[in-house]
Amino acid sequence: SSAYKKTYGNRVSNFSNPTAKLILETMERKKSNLAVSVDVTDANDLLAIIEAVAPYHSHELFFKTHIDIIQNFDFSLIEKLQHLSQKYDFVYFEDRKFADIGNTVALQYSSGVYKIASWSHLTNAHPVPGLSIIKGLSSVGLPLGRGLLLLAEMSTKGSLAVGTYTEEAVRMARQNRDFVIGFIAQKRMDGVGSSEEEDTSDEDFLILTPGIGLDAKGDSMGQQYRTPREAIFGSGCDIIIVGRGIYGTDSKAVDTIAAQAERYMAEGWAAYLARINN
Ligand code: 5BU
Repeated sequence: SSAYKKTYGNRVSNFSNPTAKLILETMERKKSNLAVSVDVTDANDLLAIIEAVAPYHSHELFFKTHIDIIQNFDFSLIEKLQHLSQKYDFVYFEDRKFADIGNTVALQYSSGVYKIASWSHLTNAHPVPGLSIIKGLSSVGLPLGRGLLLLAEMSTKGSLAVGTYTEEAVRMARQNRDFVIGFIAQKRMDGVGSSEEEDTSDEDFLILTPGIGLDAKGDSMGQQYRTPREAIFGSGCDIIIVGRGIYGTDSKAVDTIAAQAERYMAEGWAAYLARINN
């Protein structure tokens, strides 16, 4: 597709959604396509990892959270997170993976302990309930300028999100371009599942891809890793999501985390430059 060869900056006008525009503009400005996934259970560790990575190089585009795994959560954490995102100019992606009926997901997104819509620029949902899930989430997120990704594919061994399921996810997104800005997927989705009469040649979706690792092939629970180059250059994904590859499993040394982030950032950006200049 044409979006595959375009610069991130030149794709801003392909989107009406303000979060999509913000993401692409931030990528162009920071020269980064790296999302850091921080899956730690202590609020202080979460803040420490962001502080370890963000100030040194300022290249990180996203921090991806699972806010419901934090044991010592209270809303002051959100205020601290918001302060950091303003200070270091990055975007939050709460990896909530909503999966219920429209009415329920609207409540889960706006309310409860976490009030995700109030702070997270981007979130995601399983397409399994059908269009009603987009209706529910967009009723909350669209007025706030938020964006949504659908889970078109997953990185795990034996994932059921394949074939016609993936194609249906893309069709759902195509009908809701104002709010659905792309996918969690393993490859580009432009034109996927479109009929012959439809012209999808200029279609553009953001592809965020998890399952990225330079030193491991997977973990003991079904995760599968590939390199930034395979994802960005080989498969046309736009943003790499890296968790344990950056913050490790035990060492929380600030300079180790910062150095690993720099390494993934450099690999991801080099793969993007190779792609647009190829
Ligand atoms: P890792 O430490 O780089 O393996 O973490 C990957 C993160 O991405 C983790 O937060 C997962 O919940 C998330 N993830 C994933 O790994 N694979 C998927 O298909 C989806 C999300 Br969707």
